[in-house]
Amino acid sequence: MELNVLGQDPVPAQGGCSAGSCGSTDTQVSQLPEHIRAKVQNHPCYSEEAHHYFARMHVAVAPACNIQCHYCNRKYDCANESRPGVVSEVLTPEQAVRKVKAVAAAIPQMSVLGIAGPGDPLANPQRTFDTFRMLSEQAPDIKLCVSTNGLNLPQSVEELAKHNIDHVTITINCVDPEVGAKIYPWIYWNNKRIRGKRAAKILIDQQQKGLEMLVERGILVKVNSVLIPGVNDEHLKEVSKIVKAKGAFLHNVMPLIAEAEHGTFYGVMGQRSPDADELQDLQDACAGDMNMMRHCRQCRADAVGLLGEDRGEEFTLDKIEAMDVDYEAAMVKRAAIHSAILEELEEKHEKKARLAAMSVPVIPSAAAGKHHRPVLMAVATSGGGVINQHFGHAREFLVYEASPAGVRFIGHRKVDQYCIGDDSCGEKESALAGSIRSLKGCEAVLCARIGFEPWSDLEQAGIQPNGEHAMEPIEEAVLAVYQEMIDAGKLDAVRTPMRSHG
Ligand code: CLF
Ligand code: SF4
Repeated sequence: MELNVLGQDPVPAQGGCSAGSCGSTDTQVSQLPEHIRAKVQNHPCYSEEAHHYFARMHVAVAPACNIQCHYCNRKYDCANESRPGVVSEVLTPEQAVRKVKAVAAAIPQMSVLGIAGPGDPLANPQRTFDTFRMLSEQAPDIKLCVSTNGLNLPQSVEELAKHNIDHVTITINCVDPEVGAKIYPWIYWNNKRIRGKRAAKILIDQQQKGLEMLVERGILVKVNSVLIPGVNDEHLKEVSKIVKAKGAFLHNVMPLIAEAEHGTFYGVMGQRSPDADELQDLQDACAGDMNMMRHCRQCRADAVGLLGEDRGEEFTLDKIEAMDVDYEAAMVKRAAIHSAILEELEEKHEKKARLAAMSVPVIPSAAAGKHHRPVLMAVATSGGGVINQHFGHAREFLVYEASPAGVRFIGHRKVDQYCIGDDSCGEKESALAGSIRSLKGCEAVLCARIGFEPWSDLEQAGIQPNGEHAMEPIEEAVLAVYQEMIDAGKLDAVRTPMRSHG
C-alpha cells in the first residue's frame, strides 16, 4: 500500500485536499536564513508547522539532578521539560540507542532525539554523551537535542558542539536571585549544597553564561520558563527580553502543574497553576520581544511520536528486543518521506507568498473596512495539518484564533478521550462534560466526525460542532468557518482594536 507523507495509510479524502498541502501558520520558518531554516524546519518543537508532520522521541538516560526546584518531586520526571507526575523507565545508553533505531525504523517521520530527563542530562554527562556519541555514529540522520536546568551548561558546551547538537533548551525561570530563591531551595555546586539567594545567583549566572556560549557557537537555544502565578509571572517579561537580547531563538512559557498528590513543595503548599487565559496573556506580552512556542506538550522523559501523542508503549525494552531493525534501509525510507513533507511545505509557503504579494485579504469583509471580533475554534487532528480526527477520539484539541487579520495558533487543550469505539466506557458522560469544560472560550469545534449526543451537548454549551471540513487543511477550514459566521451575522461588528498578533 502506498503511504502518505506521514508514512501512514492514506485516509480517504472527503472533498478536501491532500494531507499537508496546507497547514498551520508558520511564515517565520520560511523567512529564516537558509542555515537556520535547515535546523528548524523538521524539528517539531522549534517549528509550530513542523509539529503537525515530524515526530520526536526522548530517551530517559539521565536519572540524577544537581538542583531542587519547588515544582519537582524526584520520584517523577524532570518537570523543567516534562509533565510532572510521570515516571519514565531509566535506560542505559546502549538500550537507548537500540530503542532510537527501532523507533526511527518504525516511525519514519521521527526526526529528533532529545534527552530531557528524568533528571538533568548535564548532571549525568557520561550517560548523556555516551548516548549522543553512539547515535551520531550509528544514526547520523537524526537531529540531537537536549534540555537542561543550565547549572552545568558552560562546562558542557564544548562537548555538546563536538556531538553536533544543534538544539539546546535551558529552563530559565528568573534572572533575579530574589525571585530565584522562591523557586529553588538549593543547588549542589562544587560538592556542596548551597541554599537561598546565593544558590539562585550561581544558577542564574551559569544559565546566562551557557546561553551566551551556545549562541556564540551558532547552536539554537530555546528557553523554557515555568509560569508560577505570584512568583515569576510579571518577571518573565523581563526574562524574555534578556534572553532574546542574548540571542535565544525561541521562548517557551509553560504552565506550572502543581498537584498535592505529586508531593512537590508547591503542590503541598497549595501554589496555584495559571489558567489558559493567564498563560496566553503572558505569551502575548512576551511575543513582542521574541518568537514564542505555544505548542509545547510538556512531554514525558521517554515520549515517542508526534507531539501530543505518546507511542512509548509500542517500544518497551522487551518489544524492541524482538524487533529486527535494518537501519540502513530505514534511513533511505525516512529520507524519502522527509523530503516529500518538506516539498509539500515549500509549496504551501509559495502559495502563501503569492497571495500576500497580491494583497488578497484573508477575510473579504476586512477589505470593506468592517471589523469583526476574533473567535476561538478548537480543532481535532491527529497530524498532517488537516482536520482528520473524530471528536470522541481526540485526546487534545488545538485552539486557533480567527480574526480579520487571519488565523493564529493559540495552544492546545487536553481532554479525556471519552469514546474508544465500543460500549465499554462507563464514564462516557462525565468525560464528555470534561471535554466541553476544557473547550471553554471556544465558539466552534472542527472535527472529522461527531456523534449526535456530543453534538447536542456542545450546542447547548454554546460551542458549534462542525464536521463539514473533514480532511481539509486546518487554517483554511478555520477561516472558512469564520467567514460563515460573519455571513450568518453571528459576529457583531466592533470598533475596538483587535488583540495584537505578535
Ligand atoms: Fe525533546 Fe525538548 Fe528537544 Fe523537543 S520536547 S528535548 S526541544 S525534542 Fe518539545 Fe516536549 Fe515541549 Fe520539550 S513539546 S516538552 S519543548
Ligand atoms: Fe526536578 Fe528537573 Fe528541577 Fe532537577 S531540574 S529538580 S529534575 S525539575
